Amino acid sequence: MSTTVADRVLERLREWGVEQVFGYPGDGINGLVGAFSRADDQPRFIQARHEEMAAFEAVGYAKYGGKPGVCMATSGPGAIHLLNGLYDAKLDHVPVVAIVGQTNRTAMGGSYQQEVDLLSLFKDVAGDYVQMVTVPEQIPNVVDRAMRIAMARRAPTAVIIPNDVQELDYAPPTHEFKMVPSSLGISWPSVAADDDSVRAAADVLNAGSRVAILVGQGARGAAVEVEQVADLLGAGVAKALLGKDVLSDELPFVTGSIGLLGTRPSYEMMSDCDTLLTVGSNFPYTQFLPDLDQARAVQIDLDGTLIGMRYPYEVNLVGDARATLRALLPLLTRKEDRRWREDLEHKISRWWEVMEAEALVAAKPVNPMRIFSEFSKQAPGNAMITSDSGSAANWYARQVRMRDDMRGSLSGTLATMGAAVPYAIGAKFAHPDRPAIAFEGDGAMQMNGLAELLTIARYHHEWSDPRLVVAVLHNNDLNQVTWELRAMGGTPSFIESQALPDTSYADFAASVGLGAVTVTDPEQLEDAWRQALSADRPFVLDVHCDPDVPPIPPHATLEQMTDMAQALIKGDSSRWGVIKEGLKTKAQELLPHSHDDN
Ligand SMILES: Cc1ncc(C[n+]2csc(CCOP(=O)(O)OP(=O)(O)O)c2C)c(N)n1
Ligand SMILES: [Mg+2]
Repeated sequence: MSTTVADRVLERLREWGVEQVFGYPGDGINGLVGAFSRADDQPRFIQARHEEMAAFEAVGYAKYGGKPGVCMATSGPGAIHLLNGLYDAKLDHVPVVAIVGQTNRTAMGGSYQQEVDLLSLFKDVAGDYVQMVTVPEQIPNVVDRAMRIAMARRAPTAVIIPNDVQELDYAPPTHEFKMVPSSLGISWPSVAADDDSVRAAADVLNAGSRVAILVGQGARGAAVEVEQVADLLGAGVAKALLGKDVLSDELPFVTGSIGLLGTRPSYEMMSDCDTLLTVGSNFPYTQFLPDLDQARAVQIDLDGTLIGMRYPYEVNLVGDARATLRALLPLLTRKEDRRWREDLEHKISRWWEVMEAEALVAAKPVNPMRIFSEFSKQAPGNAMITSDSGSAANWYARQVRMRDDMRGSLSGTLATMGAAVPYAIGAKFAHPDRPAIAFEGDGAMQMNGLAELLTIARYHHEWSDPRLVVAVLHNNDLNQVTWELRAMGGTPSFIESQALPDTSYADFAASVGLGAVTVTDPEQLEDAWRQALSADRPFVLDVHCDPDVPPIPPHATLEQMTDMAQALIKGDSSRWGVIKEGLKTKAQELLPHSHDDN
């Protein structure tokens, strides 16, 4: 039997080491689907419930697996459905390759059924590389470039293959004019910044006396070096949300997350420092960095197109985090005055005590923070954790303590709803031997998480470690936005836009063969987590939690908290007792810290 273009595309993906393609079929990719069946499903076609989920699964696979994710969809509606997941990849700098069908070449330009101008559709999201294949000889080059550019630019790329082209006999490029042969693979350099600039950076860092370090996902793989630099400089380290798993929260000088979802020690460190070192982070919220004239600053980033913004950095070092920090280390002088560092460590240990106290504040029925604090105590050291973009992201950022080999990520920059469950699925395909945990709001479950439980039910038998826990924050509300409305001008909850229809997430999970428990009392949580984390199958924790526990940002004053509370009780004054207790606990953080009070 002859080899078709589609056969060759799949063969090339195999040669690139692609093991799974997350997708959904349709007649625009019938040629490719036929090739999967001829190739004994190698790579595996993993069927999602929706193309957006397939794209998120590819993003999750890439984020947790460190290799490019591949997703596939049909022409027209299938391709359109991929978009949100591909934008998630673009904004968080994740390599994902999308392969989509198109109508036959004979129909193009004829306003044909399902004919959408896909080059234009993908031009923004896959602007680094989007290409249509119209003759067999373009393969393998177009596939190779899509893979390589996705990795090199850490971006989504797209390959469009009309259905009739998929079915043509394959002919390789020849040694002729206007043919483009191609090759496989890529090996990466270790990019260290140039010596003079490293010395200039060391001068800035040596001159400071209160150094703050901010790390992002670009510092992954440089944890040892960051720790050594922080030790020499007597610095604290804050972590942008996408870099939450770069350093363990058990290190006494790690202030935790930063920003609206951040911690108070991170906020205070940035407010009080005189020097800033940013490593591998594109953290967007300048208001959480030092004042513009407050600190001398150095940035290290691999990407010269992203460096130097957000803060008036004095030295912008383009280089790999690890290599550059290694070059920097011998030039740094150990700060003998450790008071800044000791003060930070004191604030950090106190912060964790406050977090624990906040999680234990009584609520109706369960305080959502406690879902996370209980998890954090039992979390397996190799857990792959993700959170959706509702209120869960606050508690994930503040309550989950990263340690050992834990990995964590979420839709950091697009902050889309609905990514957590498919991220966890993608993570499981990347590491079937590790447990995955997704924290997800009930709104996001209704948006798509429920449907995607079916995908989990279908594939979990293949995972050597069957654990995938979905913890649902069941509050019958689009709570994060409800709180944004309250914080912004004190708008009480608008039921029409905010309230959700009630349903049982546990019942649904059980009905598709997954483990499930409904939690309505905080005292159940410890056992519920134990059960979920030792189950022989994926598990849904359906936790009825209180929508009136405010996700207060770290810089909120007592007055602002009171304003939020006032907006809340406009709706239901019977909640005042709970709110007051929560605020009192929160207020402990605002009291002046001193070395003598521990
Ligand atoms: C696709 C998408 N639509 C809307 C939003 C705006 N948004 C952010 S959080 C949120 C509420 C999420 O509600 P839920 O999933 O129930 O979580 P909760 O905040 O209640 O815990 C909304 C509507 C978004 N981020 N993404
Ligand atoms: Mg909700």
